[in-house]
Amino acid sequence: MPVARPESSDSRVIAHIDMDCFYVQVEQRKQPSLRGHPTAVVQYNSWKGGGLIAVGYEARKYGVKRSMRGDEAKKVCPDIQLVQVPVARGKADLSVYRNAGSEVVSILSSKGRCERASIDEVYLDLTEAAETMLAENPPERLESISEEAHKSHVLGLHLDEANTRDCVKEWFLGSNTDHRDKLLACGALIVAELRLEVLKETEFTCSAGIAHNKMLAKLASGMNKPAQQTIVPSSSVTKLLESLPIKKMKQLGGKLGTSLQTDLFVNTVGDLLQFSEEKLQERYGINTGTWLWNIARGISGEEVVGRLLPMSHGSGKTFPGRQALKTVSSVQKWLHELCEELNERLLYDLEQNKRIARTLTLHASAYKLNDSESLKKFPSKSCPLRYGITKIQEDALNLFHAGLREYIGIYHVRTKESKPHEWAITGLSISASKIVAIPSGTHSITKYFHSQPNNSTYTNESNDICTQDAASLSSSGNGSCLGLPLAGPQIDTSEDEAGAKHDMPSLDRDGDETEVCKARFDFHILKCLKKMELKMMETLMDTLFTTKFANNHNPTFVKMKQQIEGLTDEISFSCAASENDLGSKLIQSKMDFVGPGLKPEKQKRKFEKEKGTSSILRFFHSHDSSSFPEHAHVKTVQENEASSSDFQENQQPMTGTTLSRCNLGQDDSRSDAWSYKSDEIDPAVLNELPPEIQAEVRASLQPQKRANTAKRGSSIVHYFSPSTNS
Ligand code: TTP
Repeated sequence: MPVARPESSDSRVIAHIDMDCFYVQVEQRKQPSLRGHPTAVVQYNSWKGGGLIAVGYEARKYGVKRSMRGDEAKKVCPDIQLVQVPVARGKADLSVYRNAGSEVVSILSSKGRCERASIDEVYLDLTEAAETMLAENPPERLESISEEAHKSHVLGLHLDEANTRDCVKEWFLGSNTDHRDKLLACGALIVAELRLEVLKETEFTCSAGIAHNKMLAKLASGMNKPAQQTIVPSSSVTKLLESLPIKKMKQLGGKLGTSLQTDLFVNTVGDLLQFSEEKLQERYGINTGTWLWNIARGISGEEVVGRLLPMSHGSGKTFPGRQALKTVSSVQKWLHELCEELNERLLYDLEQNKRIARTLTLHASAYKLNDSESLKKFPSKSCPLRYGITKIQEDALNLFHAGLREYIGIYHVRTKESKPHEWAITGLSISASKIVAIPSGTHSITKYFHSQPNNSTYTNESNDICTQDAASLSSSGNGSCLGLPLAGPQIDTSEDEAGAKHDMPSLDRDGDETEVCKARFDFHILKCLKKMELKMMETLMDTLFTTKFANNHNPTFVKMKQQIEGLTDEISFSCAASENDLGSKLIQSKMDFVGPGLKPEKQKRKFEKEKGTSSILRFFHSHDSSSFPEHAHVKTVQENEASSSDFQENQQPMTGTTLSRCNLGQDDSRSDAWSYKSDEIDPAVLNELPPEIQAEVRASLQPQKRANTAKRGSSIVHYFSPSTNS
């Protein structure tokens, strides 16, 4: 099936600019005496001289490689200068490199759309600048070209060995070259100038690729390093790709590249040309198939995204070998450090760029000892990001626990049965993503940080600001809704309000404020419900372990244990997903609210939205009102349209779709009971239970018997209880 593909006669002018041995250059700028000497930057860990992470070009001549350790590098190059990466909080501090990268970006971004692709790489879309140059001052009218442009490598150009410079000059100035080549020539002249400017302003050299798309520009920038540039005229593309090893192509270094090699015997990008688009789609799916067909022809429609600021912030550390973390307290200690760094960057971004991040994610790498399953990956976990160091640290630890529960199994974690050395963490990182600009009118959040007379006079807690709150300072006013406490402090909004008023839409403020409050309110209710579900899972697991058949050799026991673990994971997952969902709705609602002249959309609040969860607890109705404010309770009942009083009077099964409350909270004697909704039980879940339990559950689900839910409702637990089984 053909998919719309970008034109192969692409006339864009794209440059990829890559700093040369970047960390080494940054260190050499700090210590000019290192210039001209073989130099490498090593990790702060000094074992065997530390691992090399950047090797200068002088050192490369001696055969020093990034994979070496300092001691090994010294053997092949005794004069090498090894510089340690700066350290802060016991880990590498990359801020000096990050800031140096920003200096370069601010120069490069002057000529066209600029995308910061990594700490030392940038894409530029120079199409407009090149077209302007071609129209106003075309190369053929130039009497000479700059020395830097002269040194360009033009792929496919038949060079006269004796007179390379003349050949290149002729290509640049040639009046008979085609329009697209002329555009590339203009782009290359611009890039040569930019590179010189970078050198002058920052003392850094960089290399560049100039082509008609990002993919080709990136390939070209690494072809001639350091301090050179390579141009890819369209006529040279086929030859370039013909011999390019498939694994060298971006995104083909992994499994897809391996599959192409082993399944289709494709070794170079050019080898792909023998396959039709349909054949590649059949094998790898429509999009990947078309993408492969395109790259074989040097076609790529990927745009340069205008982005000077990073899309996320992260802080991580590895714990190789014996440094691996084996206790929760050691993980907590490091998470605290990583969160502190992340927090600093978040606050800097907030202050400098008026941006907030919405999602906090924890990644970890781990291994299990004495476990055949040790290849299982430690799952990454995310949650809505709440501002404030205490909250970030707290949330990061919770994410770690959630990941660990899944990684080693809930029972081990919960009962602390896991032996101290059952798991080991070899890498931890915490990142903040989904970064957005804060809406106008809320920029005064930064004033909040400034205006604190002395941070130490506040508790950490008081510095905490929920992201949602940050986005809504101007709308939520007193910082609380319907008596629910906010995660953050009671912010003095007098200053903020003043700033925000200019942007305040002329609409029914009360009505919209209520919407915001309701969204927040739903968010809290959902959290409560999920907590209850998790608690119930714990009880189930507890009781399962007290049964006679609690033994890992009993397949029934193992199956049930896995099922409870699975359900628990699912609840945790749906909890995070729903929180994200509602959290972003909440932000959106508030952003809409503060956006000029925008009427906020009515928030649809449906807990039923968590479709697909097969959590057994979907079928339970809590009678416990103690943890719910009355208004929450009423709303839930109304939305799910069933109430316990209806039920008692009419003896009808309830029809709500998710875990929902079915009692108005008047009858305390029933507060701990659960009931089930037979019409909503997923038969797949029930069928997986052992037959005797299925029978009991089915019996307990008979609608005519459900009036007595207080007792019946806990029948699964009851089934496991020692008294029943012994
Ligand atoms: P690279 O651009 O991969 O390499 P480089 O700039 O050192 O050298 P080249 O001239 O060949 O492009 O990496 C940029 C910086 O990122 C590098 O100077 C150090 C850092 N880095 C690491 O810290 N660890 C790594 O594994 C890699 C690949 C890079």
